[in-house]
Order: sequence, then structure tokens, then C-alpha cells
Amino acid sequence: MMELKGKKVLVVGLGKSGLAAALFLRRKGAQVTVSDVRSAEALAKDIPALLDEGIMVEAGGHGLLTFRRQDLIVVSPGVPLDTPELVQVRNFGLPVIGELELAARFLQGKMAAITGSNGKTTTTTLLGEILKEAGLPTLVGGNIGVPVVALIDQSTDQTWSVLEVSSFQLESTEEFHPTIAVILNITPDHLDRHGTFERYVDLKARAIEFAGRDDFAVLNGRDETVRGLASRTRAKVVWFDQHQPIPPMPLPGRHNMDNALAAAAVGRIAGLSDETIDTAIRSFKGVEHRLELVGEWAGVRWYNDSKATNPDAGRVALSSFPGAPVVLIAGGYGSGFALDEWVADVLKSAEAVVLIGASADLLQDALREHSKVVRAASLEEAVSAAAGLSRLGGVVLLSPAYKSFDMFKDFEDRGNQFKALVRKRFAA
Ligand code: UMA
Repeated sequence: MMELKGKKVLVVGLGKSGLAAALFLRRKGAQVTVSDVRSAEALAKDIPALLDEGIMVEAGGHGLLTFRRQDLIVVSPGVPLDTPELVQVRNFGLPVIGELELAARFLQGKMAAITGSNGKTTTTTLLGEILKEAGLPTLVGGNIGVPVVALIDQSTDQTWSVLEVSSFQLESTEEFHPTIAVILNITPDHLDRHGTFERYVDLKARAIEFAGRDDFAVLNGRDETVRGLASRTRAKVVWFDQHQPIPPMPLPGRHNMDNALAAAAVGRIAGLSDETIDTAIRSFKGVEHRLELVGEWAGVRWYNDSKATNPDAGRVALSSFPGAPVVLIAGGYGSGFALDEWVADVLKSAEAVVLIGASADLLQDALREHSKVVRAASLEEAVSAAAGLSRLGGVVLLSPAYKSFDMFKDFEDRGNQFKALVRKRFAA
């Protein structure tokens, strides 16, 4: 455990992670400053509580001098390591770590970390349910929405912390090595931040690269990229696609079976019985915004898959309803995606497509061979159009394959608006 008392520590980024990290560091006796590019007005909600705790705040930009005056810098996941101020201070030899690395050094008990391009949140949630079913003291956090530092106070040497871990968080780890690390799959995502697919793969590999011989790497043997990572770890490798017996996953789709297999493999390593694992999986209800059933009206099932923020997640959703006529609502913010396979799957699996958002022009062109593609200027218009195009026994699927930031605050906002519009239309 690192000594923080009296140390000058800068926290970069004042979102969920930065706020939790700053308060934790202060409680440990550090002299804490927080720096954020947002204006003081934008940060007004959090500043008084920080000042009350004796934490200094730099708003409206990152000052190089502020960065140079520190003993340690803790970055939020959303802050890239190639931010100029961070590059400069790292050249001076100043330690820069992420909120995950900081938290992992203080978290007691065992850690299971789940990473991958898709399925992280479902697998993390399911694994949490499995460990709870076994009566083990379990905490769930990380990229799923609860900063890892916020778990420290509740952890004991008996605790299992199940952590959803993103490439953004892995970028700033140094020795983070969970007892069990799962890599579900790797397909291109976040290339606008990481630059190349190779770099993105390298970041995912960090989930297992610092592991010791007593740790476990639970890997997907059917994913070629993941398979290639087995040689980059000292941990014992477990291929989760070979788990037997196959668990009874109630959620649709091959990908959900993979998520269940991965969670089951971790449960086994943790020493749980197949019966306990099966009971938890059987009663699993899934996660909001991931192929979430909103309801069924007039013989049509409406699904909210707003979390599909890249084409691969969109493909996964499209493959989940074999034989059913699907009306797909897609489009949004983002660039640099390879669309060929998504387009092929849309042509094959979607009877009609409603396009929304910033990528609508691009997608309309990409889908020119599809006979039924319409445009909608708002999500409300998209819901109306989809209702008109849907058929008995069919599915309306919001699975955008793009990020949400063109029209919404985030993917949760997009999913919530969708559900509200659908329910207003049918359930009122
Ligand atoms: N900021 C700076 N300088 C910069 C960049 C950002 O000061 O150069 C500031 C912003 O002005 C803002 C703050 O940093 O005030 C935001 O920090 P953040 O982006 O790290 O957001 P948090 O609220 O701390 O949320 C983070 C994760 N966000 C990201 O990775 C972008 C959340 O994942 C995570 O749930 C949370 O920590 C708790 O661990 C979200 C996410 O979008 C859901 N993750 C990506 C994904 O799933 O695809 C990786």
C-alpha cells in the first residue's frame, strides 16, 4: 500500500472518478488539488464540497505549473495519457496513475476484472449475482458506473470485488493484476482515442500482463485476437468457451451465452458449485440498455439496446432474433468504424431500417442496397416510423451501432428517452 499522508496529489478530471478519488486521497491525508478543463460554473455543483474538505480546485483548463508541483498525479479514465501536460510531467519522471490503479492498491480481498469490447457490463453484473448467490461478500464497480475507489471503504479481506474495466482505465495502470481477469472479445472501438487497433489490443492486454503465477486469465478461445494474448501473461489461462456443463442463460443471443460461460468459469475458479452458478444464471434479468425488452404491444417486441455504441455490438444484437422480422433503429455519433460486416448483417437480418443522428447520411449510402431504409429527424419520429414498419411477431430494435453524443447526453439518456417514447405510445 502506498503512503499518501502529506503527499501533494493532483487529480485530473472532476467527473465521478475524480470526485471519488479526490475525497479518498484527502481522507488519507494527502494535499489534494483537482484540475478540470470545464469552467468553474460547470463544476459549481461539486466545488463547495471539495473546498470544505480542504481540496483545491483548478477549473477552466489544466495549468502546467499545477501539474509540475505534485508528488503524484491521478487521472480519470476520460483523460488520455497523451494530454500535453501529462506528457510533460511524465518526462520529468513524475508518477501518473489512473483511478483504477490507485484504488486497486487499497482495495482489500480478491478482485475479478472483466474487460473486452462488448459484454463487459452484462458479464460483470452476472458475475456479481453468482458470487452473491454463493453468499460471498461482493462489491461491483468500475466502468459500470461506480468508481473503484468508492468500493475501498466497504472492502474486507473476505470481499470479492467484481470490476468492469475499460481500455481507458487500463491505459493508466502500472501493476494492477486482479486475481482473475476476463477478456471477453476484442473488436475495434475507441480508435479516436487510442489511434490504432494494435494500441487498443495492447491496452486490453494490460488486464493480464501484470499477473502473477497465482492469478488467472479467463480468455475467449474463439476470438482470434484474444487467443493471441495467452502468451502475454504469467497467469494460469482458462479458456471460458470450454466451460461444461453449458449454463442455462435466459437472455437471447450467442454473445449472452459467451457472457454466461465467462462468468461461470470465474465462478468455478472461485470454488463455487455448478448448482450455485446455474441458479444465479437462470434467474438473471439482464442489464438496462443491453437488449433490454421494453415490452410487447400488438404482437411486436420492442428492445432497447442503446448500449450498442459500435458496429460490433450492433451486429451482436442483430444476430439475436433469428427468423423474426426486425425493424432496426440505428445511427449516431462516431467515426472510423469499419462498417462492411455490419452492413452485411443489416442486409441479412433487418427487414427495415430507420436512421437517426449524425451518421445517417453515411449509413444511408452504406445501406443503398437495402430496399427499406427511412430517415427520422428525432428519436420520436424514429419510434413512429418503426411502429409503422413493424409486423406481427416481429421486433423493433434500437441498436444504434454508434455513440450517443450527437443527440443525447450519453447512451443511458438515449435508452431512457427511447423507453419513455415507446411506453408513451403504447402503454399510456
Ligand atoms: N476532463 C478533463 N481533461 C481532459 C478530459 C476530461 O479535465 O483532458 C474532465 C471533463 O471535463 C470531466 C471529467 O474529466 O469533468 C470526466 O471524467 P471521465 O470522463 O473520466 O468521467 P467519469 O465521470 O469519471 O466516468 C468515468 C468513466 N468515463 C469514461 O471512461 C469516459 C465512466 O465510464 C465510468 O462509469 C466512471 O468513470 C466510473 O468508473 C463511462 C464510459 O463511457 C460509462 N466508458 C467508456 C465505455 O464504456 O465505452 C470507456
